[in-house]
Amino acid sequence: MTLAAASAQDGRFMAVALTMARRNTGRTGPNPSVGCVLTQGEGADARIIGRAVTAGGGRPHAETLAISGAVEPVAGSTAYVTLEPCAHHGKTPPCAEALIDAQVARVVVAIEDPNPKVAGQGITALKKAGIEVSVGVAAREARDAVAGFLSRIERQRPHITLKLATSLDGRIAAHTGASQWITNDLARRRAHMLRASHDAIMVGSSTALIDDPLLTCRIAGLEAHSPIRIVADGRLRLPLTAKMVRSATEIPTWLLTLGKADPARAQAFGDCGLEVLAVPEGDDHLMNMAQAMKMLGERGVNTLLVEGGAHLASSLLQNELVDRLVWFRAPSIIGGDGRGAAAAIGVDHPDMAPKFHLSDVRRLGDNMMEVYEFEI
Ligand code: AOF
Ligand code: ZN
Repeated sequence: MTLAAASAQDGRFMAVALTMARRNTGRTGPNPSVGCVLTQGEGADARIIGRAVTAGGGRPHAETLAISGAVEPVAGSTAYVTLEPCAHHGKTPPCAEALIDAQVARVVVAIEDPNPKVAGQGITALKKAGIEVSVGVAAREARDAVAGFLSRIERQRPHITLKLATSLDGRIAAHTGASQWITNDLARRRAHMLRASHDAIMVGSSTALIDDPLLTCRIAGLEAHSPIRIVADGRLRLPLTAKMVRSATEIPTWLLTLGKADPARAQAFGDCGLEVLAVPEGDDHLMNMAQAMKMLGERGVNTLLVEGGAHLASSLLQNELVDRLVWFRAPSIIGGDGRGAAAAIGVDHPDMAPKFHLSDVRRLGDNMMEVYEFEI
């Protein structure tokens, strides 16, 4: 096989491993969802003999599942992994050791694992055992697939996606507060799917008060993948009768609040099964959102989906805490007396506005879904 053909083949098998990895995004936290593909044969004879993704809940890891489920002998095979195989003894022995024991001949790794417990040691162990290792195949796509895990390890905070559903002119509600529904059914279902692929979902207290949402994933078959629910509620305004409070014993629900919030009220939420997390106060006497995100990172949240409202959106934008925007837009115009997607962020000149670049556009019937990444 020529070098070019070999590297094209590596790219194709790694693409399959990445597809596997994406299957469990949002379901393995705090572990990343990793994909592993095992192949035998070269060139036209190359075939997949095993494939797996990190199991829901984070264990077992992808490599051990791919090895145990392989349909042909694994000795002499090539393993494609979207993240460096681990080298540490956790609840299971390290994956690097499992690959060595299975006598894999070659390991193709998309990216190194930045977890200090691994950080190159998996690759070193494989090489020491005489296994050929190639690193960097489809690295950009692999970084994207585990963006949340990388963010938590490298920046000590989750990867944050802000979801907005607006009219063409960026309004999330009419001046009366009425907002149901601006976007169409397809867009709303897509938004539910977004919930299933995140570890946690957050709303501000006004949204929680006005909409009284459940914040669960209500797509048939995905109900069990509802993320942790978080309400940013500095003054504990959420009523104890809210749907989220009443269902907190079934679905993990956290309240972020200011340290000085009424302890008796915090206790009442605790009694209902919610976890109340005290966030330090910022200069503006509101919760310091950078600190709040750090706390979520410490609790293992890799990916956070923020669903509004306007004040939470603006405070995250002001603090450069929005990594991705998913914007659902309906073909209607609510006008200037409607409520804007973000409250004031104090931009005096367009040059100062937070900037994003477009990474995806989809038509959902007559609605649009636009995805933007933060411009660093
Ligand atoms: C792999 N394959 O499928 C995943 C890996 O707590 P543990 O023992 O399960 O280890 C968690 C760490 O393992 C996690 O922080 C990350 O570094 C790595 N994830 N490694 O070899 C996998 N999910
Ligand atoms: Zn592992």
